[in-house]
Amino acid sequence: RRYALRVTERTLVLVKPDGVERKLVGEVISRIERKGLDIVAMDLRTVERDLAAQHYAEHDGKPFFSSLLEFITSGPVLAAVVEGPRAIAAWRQVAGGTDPVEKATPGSIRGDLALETGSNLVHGSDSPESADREIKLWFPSL
Ligand code: RTP
Ligand code: MG
Repeated sequence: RRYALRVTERTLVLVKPDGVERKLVGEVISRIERKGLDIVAMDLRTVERDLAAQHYAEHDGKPFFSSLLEFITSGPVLAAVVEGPRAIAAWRQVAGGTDPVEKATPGSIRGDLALETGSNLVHGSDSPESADREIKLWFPSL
């Protein structure tokens, strides 16, 4: 029916190399679960430069683009597809703002556990369009 709005969303979550290195994978999974979101798929992998560049294509040409690719390919990341009502905004709230000090609030992952914008522990898709694109990129079989 037309009025049956689909509120269930999927989002792509990454635990970036700094989070894996610091052994915060369990902490991040715990926060996904405590928020009430469902984990649909999960994979620990090293990111090829090509995937990194496609993932962050919107930032191509910006001054921090090359260091961003350098960072995200520097070690294994945990990639997950996370699902739930308003999952995209819900996960961005749990993750916290991009700058862990100026934007992320206490209680968020970045606000509690990160210090620098360039190593802010986690990723979350920023819109339904980004989520669709990123999930196809990271989990083509889903
Ligand atoms: P992400 O995509 O990684 O989840 O982070 P985000 O949405 O919060 O931030 P976004 O604007 O998409 O930027 C992607 C990543 O690039 C780095 N960045 N550095 N120096 C800077 O001004 C700057 N701006 C962004 C951050 O590591 C950010 O997470
Ligand atoms: Mg982003």
